[in-house]
Amino acid sequence: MARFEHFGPNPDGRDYAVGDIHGHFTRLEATLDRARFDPARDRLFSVGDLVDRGPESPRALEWLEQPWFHAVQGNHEVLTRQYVDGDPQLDPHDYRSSGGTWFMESSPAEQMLYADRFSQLPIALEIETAQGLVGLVHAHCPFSSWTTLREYLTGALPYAIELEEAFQWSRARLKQRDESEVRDVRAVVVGHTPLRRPRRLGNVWHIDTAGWSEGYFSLLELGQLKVVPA
Ligand SMILES: [Mn+2]
Repeated sequence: MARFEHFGPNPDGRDYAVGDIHGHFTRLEATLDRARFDPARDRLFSVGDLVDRGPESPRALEWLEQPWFHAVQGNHEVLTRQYVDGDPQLDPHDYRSSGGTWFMESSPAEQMLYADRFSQLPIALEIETAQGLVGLVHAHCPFSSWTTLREYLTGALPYAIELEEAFQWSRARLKQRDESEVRDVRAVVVGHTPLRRPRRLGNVWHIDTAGWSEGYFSLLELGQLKVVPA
């Protein structure tokens, strides 16, 4: 399975990114309708965390079958794998309190299906736009250059265990208010940390505005880097 995915440009439609969904596909559909999202021409890229917390986690599989929907792997997708594998690092109480009850109560066959599908999701992806390359990763780009991230995830650099958690768990940029640019990429889009409104630090866009909770779903249009709704 590829840990990195590349998408060519979409000359006929628009490309959007959306933050963490966490089992709220009906709410997301309403946001897409308001934005006049056209599945025949437009594409939607998710920063991951499709499941847990909301009532519609099982729908993640049906969304991943849509040709216009693409996602990277969030830490909640990793939790399904850890649970199925009986990973001692995963505390079942923690998993339950972070929304994993629906998964723990699914049949073993269903659990396998979800974990296998989510394991196929890339850690990061990139999209060509007319204005330049845009990258997506769930939480954090642990490199100062997107080229280095691509090289790492395609196996051109040695595996480093400490980097693996950073992609899906790190909040370092927000905590340090780090405004540095990630080189070789126009913008990097991440989720993982719920915010009241989208926040750009350097060229990194944090777009989880908690549509799965008390907030709303922000769509970032990747050509103009404009947020919908503004
Ligand atoms: Mn997350």
